[in-house]
Amino acid sequence: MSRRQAIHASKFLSLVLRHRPDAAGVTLDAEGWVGIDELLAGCAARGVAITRAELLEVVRDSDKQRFAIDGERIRANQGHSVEIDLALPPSVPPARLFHGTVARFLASIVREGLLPGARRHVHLSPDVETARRVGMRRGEPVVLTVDAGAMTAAGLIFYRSENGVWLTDRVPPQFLTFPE
Ligand code: HQG
Repeated sequence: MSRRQAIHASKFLSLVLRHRPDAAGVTLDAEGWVGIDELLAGCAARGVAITRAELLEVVRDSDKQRFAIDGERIRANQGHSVEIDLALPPSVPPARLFHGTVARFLASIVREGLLPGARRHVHLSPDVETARRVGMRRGEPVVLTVDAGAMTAAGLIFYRSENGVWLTDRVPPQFLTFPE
């Protein structure tokens, strides 16, 4: 598979496994899993022919390790908007986490804190560089620092997705530091 084909397949799989399972005519179980055969058949029926070997290649080579395979099933590690429960155990985060965004969202973030928007959770990065890359998807990145230690002390819960992204329900503004 060419790099272009792999990116196309990865984007379609992200769409199906995070947001629109109906786009491949499949249903995710309560924890976001779907059978690999069922998924591939659904993709093929909708004109996105992906072989099992190609799927495994996409999963293996995903720069962010976006997908998890468990036996005969697959799911997205994070990023969902569909109502599933990843059933991750609560986990104690490092003292600081980071969130990459862009300037046009800042006024609202100062007011409301970080909200999950269309997704199930707010997504936080373990390091500045990763957060910068996340922000860069939308423009000149702005990296906010999250006082995850204080949030934990306040009883707020974090989960660590299988690919190292930290998830939480929301980040109230008092736990955010904005760059000068
Ligand atoms: C912003 C990607 C206004 C937030 C990434 C972000 C990540 C607010 C946008 C994962 C706000 C939501 C998630 C508020 C938050 N007012 N804007 N109160 N609170 N925002 O895409 O974190 O490549 O849903 O700053 O790498 O950008 O797809 O979240 O800009 O891990 O695998 O609202 O998706 O992974 O955008 O990205 P998103 P995100 P993939």
